[in-house]
Amino acid sequence: MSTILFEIANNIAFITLNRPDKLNSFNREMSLLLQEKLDQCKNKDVRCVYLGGAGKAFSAGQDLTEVTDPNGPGMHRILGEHYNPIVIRIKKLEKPVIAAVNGVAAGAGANIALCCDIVVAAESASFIQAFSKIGLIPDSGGTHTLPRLIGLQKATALMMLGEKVSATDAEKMGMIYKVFPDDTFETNAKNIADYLAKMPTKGLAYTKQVLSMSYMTRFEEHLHDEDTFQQRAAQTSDFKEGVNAFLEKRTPIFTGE
Ligand code: T3D
Repeated sequence: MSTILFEIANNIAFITLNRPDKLNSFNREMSLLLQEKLDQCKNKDVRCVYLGGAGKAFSAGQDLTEVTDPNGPGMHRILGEHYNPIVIRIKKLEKPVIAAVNGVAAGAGANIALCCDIVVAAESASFIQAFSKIGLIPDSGGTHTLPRLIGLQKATALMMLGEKVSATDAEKMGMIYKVFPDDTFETNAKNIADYLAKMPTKGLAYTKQVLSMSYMTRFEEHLHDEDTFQQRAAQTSDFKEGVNAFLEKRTPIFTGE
């Protein structure tokens, strides 16, 4: 059985971390395969990506047995060849990526989820910055992402204490978008993906890019960036369709072009 399940349906790429007996912890094989599948999401048919975990966990982060394995990749390759290329791919992908956090998300598993564009979680899920407990620092972009989501004070405390945060608390502190009851979680998460996959894909991609640029730019420079991307959005056929549909009082049919 592959460590990553991949399926495209209704313009949504469903990517499932699939090592359920190891709480979907990342080994080299799964990390490289995830990169390969994220690359396949550049395909025009994909207009939204849905990232979830098989079984009871989303992901327990790095497979710690691999770290101690003398035949394993070695600590020095794990960030450079596994996690950094994964989070860069998610950030650069010109479509929305939803993390559907079905269960515990720990270490790199938490930070990969949090670097996605929209993070939803089942009520029984939780988030743990587990790194400090084994003497590591948070990685996979977590030290960049988390303070921006919840503020420096809370991020520092969670990263130093390694405390488990329930999905409900994660939603309250702005770490994630929404929590859904366990029994309707999958349906609700897939409904969001379905909705996004029918929206103006290029407009969403530009939104993602401009938001990401906002971390680096001064306000006036940023207004210029917004202008640049707005001109691009205005040239899409989805923009024309959106305006025409509004004026004609009908539901728009967006093609992603
Ligand atoms: O270069 C580098 O390595 C840097 C990269 C770092 C990236 C990282 O992600 S570092 C952080 C690594 N992750 C952790 O430290 C989390 C370790 N796991 C846990 O703290 C707990 O398992 C959880 C809180 C995630 C879940 O707890 P619980 O009680 O639901 O499950 P459990 O009983 O602890 O685990 C179930 C099984 O999964 C168990 O195996 P067993 O006893 O049934 O054979 C456990 O050992 C295994 N497991 C859980 N997490 C990992 C794991 N096996 C390997 N690696 C894991 N990360």
